[in-house]
Amino acid sequence: MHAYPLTQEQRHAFHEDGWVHLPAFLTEAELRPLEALYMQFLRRELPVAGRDYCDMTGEYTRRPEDFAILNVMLPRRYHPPLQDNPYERRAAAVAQQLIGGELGLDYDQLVAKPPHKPDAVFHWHQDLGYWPKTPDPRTATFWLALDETDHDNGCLQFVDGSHREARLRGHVPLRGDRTQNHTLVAEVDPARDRIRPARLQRGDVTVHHERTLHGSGGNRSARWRRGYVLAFRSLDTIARERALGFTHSHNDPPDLLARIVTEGHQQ
Ligand SMILES: O=C(O)CCC(=O)C(=O)O
Repeated sequence: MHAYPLTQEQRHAFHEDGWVHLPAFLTEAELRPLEALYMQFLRRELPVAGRDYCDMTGEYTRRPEDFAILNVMLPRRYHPPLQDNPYERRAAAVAQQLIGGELGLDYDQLVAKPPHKPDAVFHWHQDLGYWPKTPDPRTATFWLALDETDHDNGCLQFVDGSHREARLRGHVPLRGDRTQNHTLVAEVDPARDRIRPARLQRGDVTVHHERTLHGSGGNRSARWRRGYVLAFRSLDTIARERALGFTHSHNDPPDLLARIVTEGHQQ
């Protein structure tokens, strides 16, 4: 496996902006076998339990064939041969360069927008708005592009520097409450916030912090927009989450998830 040594500028960008774009993170030869498994998950040939296959637009009532954002949580748990793949290994080494210390892979996730899904909107949020608040903020969340991404197919967008704000922004459930839908929405002001899109080539990644505001628009193109997420956090953070019963599965108890958003509002 080839190493991916970061430049001083890349490390600086991560800490200053709350995210960084790392080009050519995986080779085509490394991407292909991962892509094959990815598509098996999307076609549900590799099954996952309950809501770990869901539509991230937040509508629990949609039938899978109508999903706008196909979301698979914890694929490496459901298909252990994914574990220790080249992406995981390279990302672990880069997370070490960015945030250091005793780190673990907290969760993995597949987030795909099929072609012609203008409502495949991933609402603005800070990841910590979805997670229990833990004392160690170190987080490096990787988003690997399996397709070229741009405005038309709903690329990720970040608010530069938002991870340095003293308070987490308020997060409100998109519909009803957390027992009825998963999606949270944070406030973003385009006049004040510095929004920057992440236009990626296939094989590029972005890496972001747990407090960096981000979201993405719908897919108005005839192309897919497929992302593969890996989040590295401190072993202490992961142990604290698990002690609460929080595993990043969308099958975690709804009352636990509802308590987290309530805490988010109080910050
Ligand atoms: O795929 C997207 O558009 C959003 C993904 C995301 O929110 C994340 O990786 O934290």
